[in-house]
Amino acid sequence: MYTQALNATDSQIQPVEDMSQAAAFQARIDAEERIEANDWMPETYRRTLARQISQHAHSEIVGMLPEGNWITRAPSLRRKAALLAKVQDECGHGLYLYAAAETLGISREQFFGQLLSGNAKYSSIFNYPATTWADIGAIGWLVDGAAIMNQIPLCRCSYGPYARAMIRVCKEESFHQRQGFEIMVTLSRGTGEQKAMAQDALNRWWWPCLMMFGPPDTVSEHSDASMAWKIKRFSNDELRQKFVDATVPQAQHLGLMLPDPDLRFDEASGHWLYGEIDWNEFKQVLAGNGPCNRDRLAARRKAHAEGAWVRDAAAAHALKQMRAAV
Ligand code: BYC
Repeated sequence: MYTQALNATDSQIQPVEDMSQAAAFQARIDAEERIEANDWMPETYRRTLARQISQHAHSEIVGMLPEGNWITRAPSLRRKAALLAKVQDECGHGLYLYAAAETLGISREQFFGQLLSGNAKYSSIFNYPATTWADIGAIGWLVDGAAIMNQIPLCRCSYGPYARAMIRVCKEESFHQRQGFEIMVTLSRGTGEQKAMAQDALNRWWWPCLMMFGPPDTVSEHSDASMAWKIKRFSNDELRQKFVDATVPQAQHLGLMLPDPDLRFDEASGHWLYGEIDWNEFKQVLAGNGPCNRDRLAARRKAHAEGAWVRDAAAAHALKQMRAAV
């Protein structure tokens, strides 16, 4: 179902930006019609989607690393089973998303090549370390919470294969968020040491989570086009604000302090106003200089190399079956 556009030749997907085709395409978007893999689309729309969906898929795959690191150290069998299920879900999300991105005419091998060569982006958040068990709670609560805020609108994305993939992803993310919040509830109601561990994790994850939503609207280079095409339904700053507004009461419920001295409720706008985000840190992480960028890529490269025999065996099996069928 997901691979129809792979049969398009290069000449078919060249930018044939025929004005009337482009106008008809935008009219379909404005009428909330879904664009499907074999429909005509502007080359810039196709490229924007391939970029965003593949980065999203890479994020899910790299996102397994900080939490996978804690599976063997989870404090109980129940916690271990839940974390294992969550990490497996992230892998599944990566696969749905790679499949959706493949409908845009780029192969899985090309996407993997871009990730492993360091040329593709994945979410900045996964370049931070998970140093204590409380980080698993904070990741589920905040990272998955931010992901849900960003991804629910993607279920209404104009591109059908992406929108459909996101429906299941969002259902699973909401389980992940509750799993993390429940860990935070347990720790924040536990001993003084456990509560301090929860607070420390919140201190370290809060600001990087706000960065997940991307650069401010004033400098977001892709937002205008993506909003016009209804790939994005809300701007980076709008989603960031929604996340802050939703999360402040949750932190209050936990009895934890958000690490922002400037955070205050603004009666006039009805929003929680937050302090300055360190965009220099964000740029450094995107440039490959975050705390874990090198480790993350090294882990993915090692896993890819060690999985070569599985890919070879699967390809040999598929060839055998194809030969048997003719
Ligand atoms: N990290 O013009 P902009 C998850 C890049 S959750 C790295 O605003 P756009 C998970 C951006 O790609 C995380 N790069 O871009 C959760 C662009 O660079 P390029 C994944 C970032 O696309 C829990 C440049 O900055 N979610 O997977 O309009 C457990 C300019 O930005 C980031 C998604 O990917 C960042 N935080 O908006 C496991 C959601 N922010 O491409 C897994 C889908 C920006 O020109 N993606 N950049 O080289 C989106 O919604 C949008 O792509 C973004 C950025 C809001 C992220």
